[in-house]
Amino acid sequence: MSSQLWQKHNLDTEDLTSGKIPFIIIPNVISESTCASLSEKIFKNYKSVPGPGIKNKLGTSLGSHIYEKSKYFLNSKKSNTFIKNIFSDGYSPLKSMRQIISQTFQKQISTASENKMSYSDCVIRIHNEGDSVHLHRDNCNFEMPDYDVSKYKNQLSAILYLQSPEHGGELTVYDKQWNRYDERSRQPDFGYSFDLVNCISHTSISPTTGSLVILNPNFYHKVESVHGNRPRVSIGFFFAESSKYELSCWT
Ligand SMILES: O=C(O)CCC(=O)C(=O)O
Repeated sequence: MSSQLWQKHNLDTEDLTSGKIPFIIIPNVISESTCASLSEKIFKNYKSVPGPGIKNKLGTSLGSHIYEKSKYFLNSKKSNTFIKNIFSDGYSPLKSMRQIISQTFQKQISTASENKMSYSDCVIRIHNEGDSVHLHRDNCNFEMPDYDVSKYKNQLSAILYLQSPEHGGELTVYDKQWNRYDERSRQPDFGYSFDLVNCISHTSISPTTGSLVILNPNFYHKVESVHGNRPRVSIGFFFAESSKYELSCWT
């Protein structure tokens, strides 16, 4: 599979949006010591959420509110304020992610809004021992028709790793993009049957502290089980082209 470590002058972002390249990795976006102090702040503030999927997270997402629009915007307002407050006395990882994305794509980036209400800025996920994320893909054009972001083109996903686990927790990206027929292999709780990626080549991305991954999330992907006492901590959001010169982000 063709993928790329970021080099300032040779990335054509269209290769990423078209799916020629499934992801890029931008190393050392934040220093290890800054990541450690950010993770410490996160550990003091996160809450466990009941239900399927990752239990320990901060921030809300469209996926939990497909048919509850007003509740989504209400929760987004709360979680955006909460997360801003966590980082208010120092460095903001969200700001750094946006700056790099803006430079790389040569477009302004800001949080998406609808009827003057802000979407959720980001989700911070804490994967503990044994946590994993099942095979899935993300595509709000197909999945979230009630929301304005479903009209945006070329959705990508940005994930910054703030803490690596002792072992495991790799992001596995398969060399296969979703298509409508795959819906037959959809699983009732979340994601898709592994039959879809049987014999498909894949790449394993280590969740290296300080690295930013920009993924075309239409490629099937999963997060491997985390092992050891040190949790995997990541901060992520989706972004897409809201106009010729602008990117909008959300979770
Ligand atoms: O945490 C990661 O490496 C990827 C998370 C993920 O599966 C996603 O953003 O869809």
